[in-house]
Amino acid sequence: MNVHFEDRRLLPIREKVESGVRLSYEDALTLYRTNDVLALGYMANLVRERMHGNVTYFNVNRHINPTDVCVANCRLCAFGKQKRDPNSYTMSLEQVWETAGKGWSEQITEFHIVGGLHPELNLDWFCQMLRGLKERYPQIHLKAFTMVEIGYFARREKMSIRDVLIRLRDAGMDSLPGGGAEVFSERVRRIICDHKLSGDEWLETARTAHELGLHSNCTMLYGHLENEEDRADHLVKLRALQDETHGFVTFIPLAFHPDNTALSHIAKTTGFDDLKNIAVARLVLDNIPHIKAYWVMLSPRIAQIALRFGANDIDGTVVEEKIYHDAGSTVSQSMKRTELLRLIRLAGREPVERDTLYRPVQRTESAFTVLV
Ligand code: V47
Repeated sequence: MNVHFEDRRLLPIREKVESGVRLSYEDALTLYRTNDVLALGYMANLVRERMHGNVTYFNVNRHINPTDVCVANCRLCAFGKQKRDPNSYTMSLEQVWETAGKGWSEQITEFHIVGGLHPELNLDWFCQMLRGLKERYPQIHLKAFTMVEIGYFARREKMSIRDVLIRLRDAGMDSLPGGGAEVFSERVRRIICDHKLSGDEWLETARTAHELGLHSNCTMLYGHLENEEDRADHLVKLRALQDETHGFVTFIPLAFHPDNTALSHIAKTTGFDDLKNIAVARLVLDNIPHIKAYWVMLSPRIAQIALRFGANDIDGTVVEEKIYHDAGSTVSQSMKRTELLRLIRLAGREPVERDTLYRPVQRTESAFTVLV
């Protein structure tokens, strides 16, 4: 294709991309440093279409956040609260099960469950929560707990990560979401999330989950104190782990939302940087199947454009969202299935509803089936 590359530094990378050669750490740096966003988009779209054709995935899911009480007190976060904060909340088990059933416009195929590190809720409580959800909603996939929560349960219960994961898996956890990775750079973590597990511990927890046969997603939080080296390093580390385990399903770049956080002086990310992060991820993470443009975080407008910049997934209906809304997001908390279809179709893409593990879901008037 005759695309003009304004930034000549990208030409050797273009050759690699066109012939399917893996990009290096230095290539990732060059990609992050360029302003030639159309060249980035061309290359990322080429890879995206090679892997997924015209298909764009979405799902019908519901987020559940059982508590916002959190002992970690990360500067990046506006969601976590101290237990004594009158604005904090903790659901009872009955409330979690009841919330799961609220606001269904259509049959949901996934519950996305994450929460704060609550000092008084033990592993047994979370196992009961999972078992209760499975009893009530047996067909729904439980994508639950970030690597950070897993690490906290292990520390709290004085158990190994492996044993915690086994207990949760046996209680009904089907896979894990990608949150809490932030950026692996210890220099940055010391400032934005100093009480959280280290980057190496995050990766080790993911490795253990994958070894147990559990799939997970992965993320990178950008647009705060990280530099291009930190971003490139983060992607290359995820890619190296994926070479070993093949357990990551989807990568989601997460734009930092500063409002109501201890880092509220930091400017919000721009649409330019958001698209760049999607495209670079698609180009560097050659072994992670899916790149998600999470519409809650990007806004539906940028997420739609991202479908032409390397993303092949737009996430789902969500229903109720707290983490980004506590940090100043002004987009809606939920999106109807019909609206997701419209956004995807108007980007010239073919929408495919998926379950958490990307099996197509076929709907009829009254029911749905997962096509295996
Ligand atoms: O773990 C917290 C991040 C994550 C802020 O796996 C913040 O399919 C920006 O991981 N500004 C939660 N980011 C979201 C997440 C996610 C979302 C959608 C789909 C999936 C998936 C995962 O959001 C947290 C943290 O890394 N976060 N505070 C903030 N102020």
